[in-house]
Amino acid sequence: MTQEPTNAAADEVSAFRESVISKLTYSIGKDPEHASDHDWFEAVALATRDRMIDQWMDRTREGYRQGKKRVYYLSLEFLIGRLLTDSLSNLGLLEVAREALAGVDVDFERIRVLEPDAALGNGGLGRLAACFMESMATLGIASHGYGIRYDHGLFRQAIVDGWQHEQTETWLNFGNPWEFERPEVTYLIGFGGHVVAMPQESGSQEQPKHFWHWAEGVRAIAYDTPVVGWRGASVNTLRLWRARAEADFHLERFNAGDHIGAVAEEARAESISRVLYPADSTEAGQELRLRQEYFFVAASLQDLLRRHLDQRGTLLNLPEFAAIQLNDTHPAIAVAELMRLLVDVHDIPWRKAWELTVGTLSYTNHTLLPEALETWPVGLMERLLPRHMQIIYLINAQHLDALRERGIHDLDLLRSVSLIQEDHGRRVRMGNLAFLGSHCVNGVSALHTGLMRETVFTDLHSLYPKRISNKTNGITFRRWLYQSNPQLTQLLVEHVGEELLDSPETLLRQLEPFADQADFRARFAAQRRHNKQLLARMIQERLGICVDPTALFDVHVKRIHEYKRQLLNLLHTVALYQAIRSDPGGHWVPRVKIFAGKAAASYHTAKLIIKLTNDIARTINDDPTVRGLLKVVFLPNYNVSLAERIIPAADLSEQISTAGLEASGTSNMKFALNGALTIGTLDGANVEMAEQIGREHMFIFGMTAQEVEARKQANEYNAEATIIESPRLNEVLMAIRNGAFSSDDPSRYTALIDGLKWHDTFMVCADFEAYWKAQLDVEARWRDADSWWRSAVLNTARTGWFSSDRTIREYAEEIWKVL
Ligand code: GPQ
Repeated sequence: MTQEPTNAAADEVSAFRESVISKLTYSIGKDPEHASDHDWFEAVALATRDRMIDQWMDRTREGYRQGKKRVYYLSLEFLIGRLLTDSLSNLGLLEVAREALAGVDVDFERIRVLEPDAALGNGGLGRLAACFMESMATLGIASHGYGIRYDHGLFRQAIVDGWQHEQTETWLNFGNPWEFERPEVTYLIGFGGHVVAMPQESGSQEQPKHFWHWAEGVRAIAYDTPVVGWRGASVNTLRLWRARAEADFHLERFNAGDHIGAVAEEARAESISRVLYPADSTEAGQELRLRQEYFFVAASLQDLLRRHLDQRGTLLNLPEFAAIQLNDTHPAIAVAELMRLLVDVHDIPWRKAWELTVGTLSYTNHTLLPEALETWPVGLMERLLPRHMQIIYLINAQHLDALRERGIHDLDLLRSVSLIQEDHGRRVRMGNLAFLGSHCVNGVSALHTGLMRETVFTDLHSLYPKRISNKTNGITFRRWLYQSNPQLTQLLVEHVGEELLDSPETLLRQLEPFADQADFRARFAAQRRHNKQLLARMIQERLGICVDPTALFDVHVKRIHEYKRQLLNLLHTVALYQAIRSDPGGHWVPRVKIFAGKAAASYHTAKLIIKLTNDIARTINDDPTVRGLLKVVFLPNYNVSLAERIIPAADLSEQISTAGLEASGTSNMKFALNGALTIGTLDGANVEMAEQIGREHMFIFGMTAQEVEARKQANEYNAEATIIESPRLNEVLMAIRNGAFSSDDPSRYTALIDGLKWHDTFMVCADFEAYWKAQLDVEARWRDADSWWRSAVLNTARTGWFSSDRTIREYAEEIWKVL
């Protein structure tokens, strides 16, 4: 890597080698002569972890001594990926490790890839949590991430005959060298049962004391993973909970012959941390999901209250020393649980407890999609969390009374801000609960935050106009530039200086003048070519498809979802294919369309879109008339590690969601940082990217969020009429509908295409012509290489603001008050 001299100091190298061999021998029990590559990986990971520990303990001790306020980031997802390069690079030991291993004939790269991805998340929301953990450690903010240690992370995607199949993910099969199991840090979490109210002395203003007699207890056991910041600045803790049965296994039942019954209770309890829900912005309305949410929230709150009490002796100053961030509504039950702990367990009066709760909690919203706004049936809540349901009713009564006291009697308004939704079966609105229980509520891009105020939270916003603020997302440059693109990093450091690595937010701008220098542009293009060659080799190895590294790499990678409009890209792909076929001798820009992404297991349309991608790919790749001018590739099993290889090799980044629906996007930032040009709608953070980078260095097209909304409101959008007006679009749709790509099952896509004609909920047809034109602009720009690479350099130079360090600084100053 670039931040170190190419020849690491010899004594450092030999010391590191010694520690690796010692781990191999005494922790793994293998003789170096007979160690497998996996043994070596584990030994290196353990040796690396050792280097973090002193700093970890020092920093933790120091934090305690200084009485620092701590940040707790509660998230059902942490999409971490591999940790070896990340940790070594942040510790400044990457080159040391490489050389240390080379000295014993072990290839670092070969063992690096043996680490499984920690895929404890679905997509952007989980990856954001991982970037935030790294940035908090880099900025020296004392923090804990809290989540669930799933036995199985996000499913492995296999493509069989073009269809997605979900396979069990097994990241823990060989153990996890990064974590520390803490069997002594364990809490009992209750479910079900009933509540008994003890009457207070007569005349008391206070609520009666409540006892929740739960029916079922589950133990939460802590597993800690150290998270090291850049240059080893500080080390924080990611604490993940594993569920175990309360009681040990029933030996008597087992001995009596009931072998299955003896373990049934264990299985039920442990199912809570068995598997990550493969839901991304869709409702996972399952009882087990609610159990997961409550389980990790309850364990985390007990843990942080214990820590606070140990240090401060009272909970009355909680907001001064603890800030709890709720990552979406998944941990929103924290509002009721914190109230329960303060009132029922710690005997704090209700009003004071509410003040402490609101002062400590804040909430980030990540989507406006109605199907993703969590609500839970009141009946389920009453059964699973009876005391919480009472507390929610009390909060609601207090909330609505306060509004009436303010003279607000508008029934529609009161109904809309209530915690309970009364129509379509009574349900608890977790978004409203999180909003009310937090002192700050934020969106993740300027556009999204504006829409929160105007749509989903409009009434709550009118009542609490200062509560909503914006914190535009960011990405950690350590992973998404330094580690994933060492060649580009090297080039940047050569021109800006080593300091770039410490202050990219400001120093990247110093690259701007180089955009006008032909030799710099040539070197910039050369590093891209190198990355494209590596990706082309991988495509050949994995799919047997030969792609030309000099072609335009047009990349669309993210979860498969109708609003992200992979379908729009596919329509363009087919239109381009038809255009080339009708003029095979034309002056075409050779293109490789690269897709990757997972569909939620129950999301049939998304899975059909994957099949369509593969059907189109097969047809086009096999057609000699397009002579390799167009290739289509679907790379299976998109995950963090694959993203690290694809993004640095992209020329064009597809960010084409229906405007108003992508809350922020974060891959858009990763691509731009690596110098890809964006083709995109004015959605999410694309809007701010256009402001930073300059619209002329992107390909912005299509309806704005306002226009989308206006057309929806006016109910005047007629996809069929739009199709009739565009012969090109019509021809594409007819071809797909009539089985041109599915001769084995000609009607496979009839319903999909008819859906576009009749509803087109995501306005794919409405934006098709604009997208086609924007793609023509892409081709024109690509032909003008000087202009293309000038824009590419400026994309990298002007993306500094999207560092998650900037985002975290904003949270720290404005929400958490820790800086
Ligand atoms: N996001 Cl609600 C997810 O990845 N999963 C979810 O369940 C929800 C949101 C994404 C969102 O779609 C992106 O636009 C954001 O960039 C990302 O969260 C991080 O904020």
